[in-house]
Amino acid sequence: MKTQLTNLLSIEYPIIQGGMAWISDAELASAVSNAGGLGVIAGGNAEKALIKNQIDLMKSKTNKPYALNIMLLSPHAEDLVDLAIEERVPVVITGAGSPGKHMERFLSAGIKVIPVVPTVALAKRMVQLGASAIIAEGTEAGGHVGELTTMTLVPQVADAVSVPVIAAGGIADGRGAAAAFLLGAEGIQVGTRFLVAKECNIHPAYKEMILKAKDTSTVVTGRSTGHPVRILKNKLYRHYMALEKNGASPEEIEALGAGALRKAAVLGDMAWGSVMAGQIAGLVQTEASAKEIIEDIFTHMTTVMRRKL
Ligand code: FMN
Repeated sequence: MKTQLTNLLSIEYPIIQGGMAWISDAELASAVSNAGGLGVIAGGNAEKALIKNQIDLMKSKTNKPYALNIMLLSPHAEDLVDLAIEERVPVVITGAGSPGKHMERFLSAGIKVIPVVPTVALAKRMVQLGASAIIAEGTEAGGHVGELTTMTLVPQVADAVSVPVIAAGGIADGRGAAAAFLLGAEGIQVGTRFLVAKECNIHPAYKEMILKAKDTSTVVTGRSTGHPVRILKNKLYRHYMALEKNGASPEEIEALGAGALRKAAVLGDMAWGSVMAGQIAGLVQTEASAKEIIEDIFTHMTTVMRRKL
């Protein structure tokens, strides 16, 4: 399938596997890239050496394009910027801040930069800075979220910028993908569905919780601290709610989230871990390989697009 995004990134399917801290390692990312999508290694809060190992592993598993996700609020963000340039990573996807001060270095190293944004204003600013494409992420997504829905954000961003727009948040099958393209997107970014990819190394209990999730299973915590995060409801969520109700300080509330994604993804603590997932988790019902997931989405999308109205 050809779109502006497949041309820009030299990939076969217009799909990006969302970067997921502690989760999207070289194994998942290479499976996605080898299947024709864009695999993404998540930088999260990790140190340079650890991510360098993942990039080395990635290079040993695929010669297809891939991306490094850099969370600009990470204490190691500057190191990861250096690493991306040293390793000539083909694409950098940025989140949690503006890549402005690094842009010149990225661009002169030939790296394509694709920021994740929750608003039209940020999308425009990123394009002025030299972004090659924009990921417009709606509040349906798992992890850190903004306010606008994918349905409302994608067409407004598509109208506002001249570069390809990638829709993220709430897409897990061909219907969601078809909707994204009809809204003006040139590609999709999928996170939650890849959590149950066979190549995804999260704790089995995490996968189980995604597979059992319903439409109403997710909730957004941290709105009171200005760092909203979408997770599956569990003890951690109920404790968050109790703290917020009792007027706890933002510091106390923030402290609950520290290390909580690792607790869920690596240690399998489904009670006190932050089990990040999107609203579409209710639709995700079977484990499959990354290749099967990608092929299923686009085969289904083609059928949906042919449907007579
Ligand atoms: N986005 C980032 O830019 N960096 C991250 O480290 C990150 N971590 C995530 C962790 C989890 C468990 C999930 C579910 C999402 C995360 N995201 C992160 C967002 C995804 O990259 C992607 O945009 C999002 O999952 C798309 O929406 P969906 O969950 O509805 O598919």
